[in-house]
Amino acid sequence: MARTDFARLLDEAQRLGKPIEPLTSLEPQLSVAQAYAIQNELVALRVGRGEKVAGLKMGLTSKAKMEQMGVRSPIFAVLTDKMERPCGGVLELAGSIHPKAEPEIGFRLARDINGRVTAEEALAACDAVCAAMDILDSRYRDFKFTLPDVIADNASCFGFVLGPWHPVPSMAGLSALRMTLSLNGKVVSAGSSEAIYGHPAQSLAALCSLLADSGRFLKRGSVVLAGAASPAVALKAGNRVEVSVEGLGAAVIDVR
Ligand code: OOG
Ligand code: MG
Repeated sequence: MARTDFARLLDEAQRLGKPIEPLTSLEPQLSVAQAYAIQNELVALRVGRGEKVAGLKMGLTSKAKMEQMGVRSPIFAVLTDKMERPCGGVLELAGSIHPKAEPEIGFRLARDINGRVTAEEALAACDAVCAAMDILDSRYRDFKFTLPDVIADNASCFGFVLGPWHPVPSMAGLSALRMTLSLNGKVVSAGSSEAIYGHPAQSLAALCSLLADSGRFLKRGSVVLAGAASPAVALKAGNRVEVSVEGLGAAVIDVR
């Protein structure tokens, strides 16, 4: 199958809310580079329907997530404006397959980063940070996939919520913040920001390297989610979901 066919398959699964078999069950030799090409096509289909690219996210940047998903390599994916839900708003589950949420930190880029940088340089290019919630919904049956599958599926992106923006702390000030995700007031997933690639700004720097590898760069104004510090949790209608990050406030959504 051509990459446009794979992208259409994933796009349709997302729009119909119907799971599909992993692409690697049809094409066992699917490479990481081919998977990113499919991801590109998939995003192009969304952009073709009027969505705008809002930023990027890193995924599988913590040991907890690698173990939860059985995939041991960090990946990136594209966030669009349509995926964003306002903090304090409502997340409709209609049309989703098996949604989950996870606790993250978000960055906002004050300028382009083109090429490889250190974590300090990446952080210096940001003008704000926030508590963030990544909402996942793998298009694959039973949320099961291999590395190329999840890359092609835009790293299971479904939605995201950003808490209020805060001034950028120092490297030390971001290094070991307690991060929690609670459902109806009960903490169900918790970790430390250092679980994210050693430091969330290190994840940002790793994203710049991954982009540079494919001739791309991080654009000014982009939002970047650095990856979850602890496992994703299944969502149900009636849940009030809150991600809280020490010193950075909270991102909240009500699930219907
Ligand atoms: C893939 C996306 C991983 C993260 O923060 O680790 C991710 C998945 O777990 O379905 O967003
Ligand atoms: Mg995530």
